[in-house]
Amino acid sequence: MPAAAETLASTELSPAELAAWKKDGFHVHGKLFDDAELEVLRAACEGVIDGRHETGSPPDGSYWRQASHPLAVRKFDNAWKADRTIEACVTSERLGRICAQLLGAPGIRLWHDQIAYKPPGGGHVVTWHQDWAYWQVVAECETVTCWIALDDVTADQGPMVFMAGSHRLGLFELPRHISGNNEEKPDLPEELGLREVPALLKAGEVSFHHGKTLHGSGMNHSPRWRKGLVSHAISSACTYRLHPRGHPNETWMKRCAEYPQPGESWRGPQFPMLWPKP
Ligand SMILES: O=C(O)CCC(=O)C(=O)O
Repeated sequence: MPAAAETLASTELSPAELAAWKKDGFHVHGKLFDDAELEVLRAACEGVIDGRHETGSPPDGSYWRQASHPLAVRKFDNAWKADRTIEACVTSERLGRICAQLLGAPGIRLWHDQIAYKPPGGGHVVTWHQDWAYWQVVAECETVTCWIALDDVTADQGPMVFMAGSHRLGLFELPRHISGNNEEKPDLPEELGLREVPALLKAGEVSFHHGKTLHGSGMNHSPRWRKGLVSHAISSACTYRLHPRGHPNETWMKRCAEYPQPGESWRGPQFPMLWPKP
């Protein structure tokens, strides 16, 4: 995907940005995808939501169907397998280079992507959670989620909200329902004074959060769709461990010719490199 470099933010992070990441567990970056790229990305995501698969393959995980609740978030995992434009975006070197600096990692792989389209007029909440709690088969919490705004995201649209500093508190229980009541929030001591920070993004901007950062999103009260595309990324040094929670990637990767055994680093075509490019 060629970039119009003059309109895009640098992928070099400053010492102040890295210090804020360490303290807060999230980072909001300037525009990394230009308007022409965003237009084709929106069309690609809408195609997948409507069941059109440019490559002939469906996404690995479809959590939304025509019969689902009309206000449910349209969620699809590994949509990159269905569409090459989505693939180029979620495996973009721009994202990978930023993740590598945030984690101090030798390289960055895709764990999985996710389309996250929240309908207007009351689109559902996403309950407070930590991403790594769902990914216990990744032995090390060397993970970053990149949330790409395909349109402007405003306060009335149910933007993602981060609990600044929560990544330093350890791992909490999983919420009972990932989409439900956003007040289902772990008990956090008042004296910690943790701030809730909404990620209000312009189209093409990207928020990055750590695998243990508590986050969620409220209802979309606006008349506009809230359009997000997510690249969940891991350090190339992360290893596979067996865990009772398991993860669908364990099934999906076994459709490929190459995949890791427990104890090995994640590898194979299920987990493409973002940075450095092979
Ligand atoms: O899109 C949302 O509202 C939530 C997304 C999320 O939880 C994530 O990307 O980790």
